[in-house]
Amino acid sequence: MISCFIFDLDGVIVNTSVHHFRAWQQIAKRLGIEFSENDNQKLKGISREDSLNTLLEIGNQKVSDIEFKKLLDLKNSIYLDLINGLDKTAILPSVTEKLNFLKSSSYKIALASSSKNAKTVLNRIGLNDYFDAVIDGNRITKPKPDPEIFLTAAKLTESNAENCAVFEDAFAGISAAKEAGMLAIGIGNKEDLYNADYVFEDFGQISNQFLKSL
Ligand code: B16
Ligand code: MG
Repeated sequence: MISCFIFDLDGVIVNTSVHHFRAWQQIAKRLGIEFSENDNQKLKGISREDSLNTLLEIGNQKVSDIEFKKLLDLKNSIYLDLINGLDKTAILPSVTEKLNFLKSSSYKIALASSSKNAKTVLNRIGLNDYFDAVIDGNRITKPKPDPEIFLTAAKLTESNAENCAVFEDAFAGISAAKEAGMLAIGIGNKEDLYNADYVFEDFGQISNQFLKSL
C-alpha cells in the first residue's frame, strides 16, 4: 500500500525541461556539437556533470578540467537567465489539483530532484508548502539512476521504500525508483519510459481513485 508519493521536479511538476534543453543547445553550439531534441532525452534527470559528459560523448570531444568547470558554470548561468521570470504559470497541467488531493488525503509528499536549482524553482512556482521533504542535487552524492535520492526521500518521510511511489519523466529517474524498490509512475510516453510500472501523459490522466488503489 502506497503511503508516500515522491515527485521529480523538472518535467513532472514544472516545464523547465525545455530551458535545460535550450541551455545545453547553446553549450553544444559553442562546442560545435550537433544536439537534437532526441539526444536531449539522454540528459533528462541526470546531473549537470553527467549531462556535460554525455554531450561531450555525443560530439566525440574531450575538454580540460578547467574548461569542463567553465562550461558547467556557463550552462547554469544560461539556465538561470532562462528561468528568471518563472512563476506558477509554468506548473504542468493538473499538478496542483493532485497535490491538493494527496495532501488532503494525508499522504506523505516528497520532492526528489537532481537539480541544484530545485529550491529556487520551487520557491518561484510557490509550491513549497506541499512537501514533507525536499531533496535536491546538493543533498546527494550519487545522482540518478542511483537510488540514493529516492531512498533519502523515504528516510526523511519515515516511509518504507515499498510504500513509496515515484512520479518521473526520465528513464534514469524510473531506473532509480525501481532500483530503490519503489513503484515507478512515468509522466510522458511509453516508448521512452518503458521501464516504468505505469505511464501517463500528464496528471490530468491520473484519477484520484487510481492513486488510492495503489
Ligand atoms: P541543475 P529533475 C534534473 O532535474 C533535470 O531533469 C536535468 O535535465 C538536469 O540536468 C538536472 O536536474 C540537474 O539540474 O543543472 O539545475 O543542477 O528532473 O531531477 O527534477
Ligand atoms: Mg525530471
